[in-house]
Amino acid sequence: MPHSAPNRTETRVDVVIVGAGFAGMYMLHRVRGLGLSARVFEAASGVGGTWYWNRYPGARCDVESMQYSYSFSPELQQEWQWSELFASQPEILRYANHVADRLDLKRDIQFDTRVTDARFDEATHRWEIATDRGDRVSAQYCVMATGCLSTARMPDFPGLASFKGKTYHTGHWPHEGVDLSGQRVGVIGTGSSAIQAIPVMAEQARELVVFQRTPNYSIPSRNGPMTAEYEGSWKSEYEERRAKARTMRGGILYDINEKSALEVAEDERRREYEARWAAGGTAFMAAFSDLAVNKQSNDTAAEFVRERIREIVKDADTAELLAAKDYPIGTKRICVDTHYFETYNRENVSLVDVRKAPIAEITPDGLRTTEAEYQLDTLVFATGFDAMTGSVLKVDIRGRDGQSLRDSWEAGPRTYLGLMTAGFPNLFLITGPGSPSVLSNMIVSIEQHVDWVTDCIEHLGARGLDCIEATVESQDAWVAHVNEVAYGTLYPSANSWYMGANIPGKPRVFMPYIGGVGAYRQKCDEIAANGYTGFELTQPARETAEAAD
Ligand code: N01
Repeated sequence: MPHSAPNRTETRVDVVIVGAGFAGMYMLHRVRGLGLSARVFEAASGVGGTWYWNRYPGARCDVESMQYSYSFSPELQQEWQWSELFASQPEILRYANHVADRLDLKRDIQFDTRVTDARFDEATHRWEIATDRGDRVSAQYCVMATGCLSTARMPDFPGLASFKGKTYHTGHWPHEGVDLSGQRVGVIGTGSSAIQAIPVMAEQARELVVFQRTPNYSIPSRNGPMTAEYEGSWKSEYEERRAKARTMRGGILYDINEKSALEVAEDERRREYEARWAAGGTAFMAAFSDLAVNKQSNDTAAEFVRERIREIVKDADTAELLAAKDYPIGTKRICVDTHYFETYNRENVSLVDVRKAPIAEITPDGLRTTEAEYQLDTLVFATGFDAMTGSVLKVDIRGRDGQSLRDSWEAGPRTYLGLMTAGFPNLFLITGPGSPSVLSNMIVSIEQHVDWVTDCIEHLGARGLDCIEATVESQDAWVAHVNEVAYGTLYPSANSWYMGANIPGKPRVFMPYIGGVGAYRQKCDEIAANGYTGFELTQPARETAEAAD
């Protein structure tokens, strides 16, 4: 049910924010703190963004709970209690609602409303924003808080419309849940979402058939109930630990081994991997300092994981199919699971290799590969997202001279710092392409961007300026730097969504900035402290015209 009434009146505000996930919510809070007016538009009926939509069975965060939460308010972080080491989606959504209520955010959020157009008016230096509910809003600043993984991707399989059973995408799971009892269920995809959903669905379904194109490396989460001691250890040092996390490469506090995997003896290397496998979680990838840059080092970690899979999965052929071999570990996003590989030991679960025999069509009664036919009652698409650019480009954004952002980014996204793009003044991107975003703890990166944008808006206001825009030169230099750093690692060697490789026709560009959260923050702070180098700051349009007379 809609939480707010549609408002189809003409409105003028200082800031329009698109999206009410963790980015949009914090942006609204900070903008209010400047004494400015804001309106948030949100397509969903509630706050939470990705955690609103991704309600598939088993959905949980694979950054640990004590670190996956806002750090800006000491009261908030002290009062909230997580029940598990890795929070489940319903609990994260409760947290988002708790924050929204606590900060009284919802009165400025218009739910069930999608922004369709945003046009920069050069005469007034304002953004004219239109929604699918007929709103027309004029704002000085437009902030795209649209999320990096929020445009679900449904492959265009022939015959899909003919399927007689139910179909679901993990990123659009029904709110009332889905009862899979007694069903023959097919799952397409084996990324993070599928790896979390499969073990839970297998417990309910009569039969579960997993259609895998590319196997993934996954590390056990070792999730469990939150203990009072563990929670207390964080809460007693929250400020210090958060401050430290902000300087880390991934914005997550964990133990990074500074040694190369190749400089230690075989038994020491094995002990390190075993300890991290036993501890669980993405910290596995910090076992050695060079896993992301040295193929030989990476091979040692990848082989360790393949050995674990062969140990866990009883059927040797299935184990071999599940063991990723054709890309380095970590170069597609590492997955974290609860009994994923063990699930293939169940009688009711089978694995189909759709790399060898691709899906030919969806039939009325199931799915046909080029080799066999499968009878299914329900099809689950765990087929991912048009990542990083999908949701920004869904809006028809027009900058100077009516230039379209879709055209500007035709050959791949181009930004300065992942925050702004040349030709689009006063349009900010939160965790945009060209920033660490998806390679980091998203909440840490969101807070950093929102703080930077807030300081920037305050800076402009205090100097009687009303416009900021990235220069083409600074943008070109930043894009070159983002590429140079990426190509110094093994990441571009994988066909990942980081590279846009999961979307047919999408340009192959490594989209996030891999230079690390700490170094990136320092760079952004220096640029701001030096008067926003690489940006052009201008005074109100009328004054500019008068000065030229
Ligand atoms: O999506 P994905 P996801 N035929 O793109 C397959 C975050 N996340 O929703 O690899 C057959 O990773 C595709 O195969 P391939 C996290 O950042 C976080 O799982 O392209 N298969 C792949 O196996 C994550 O990385 C969390 O060959 C097809 C799968 O579908 C990101 O979201 C939890 C196909 C898509 O995997 C996306 O994860 C969940 C086709 N035509 C997600 N098209 C937490 O933090 C696609 N596939 C908890």
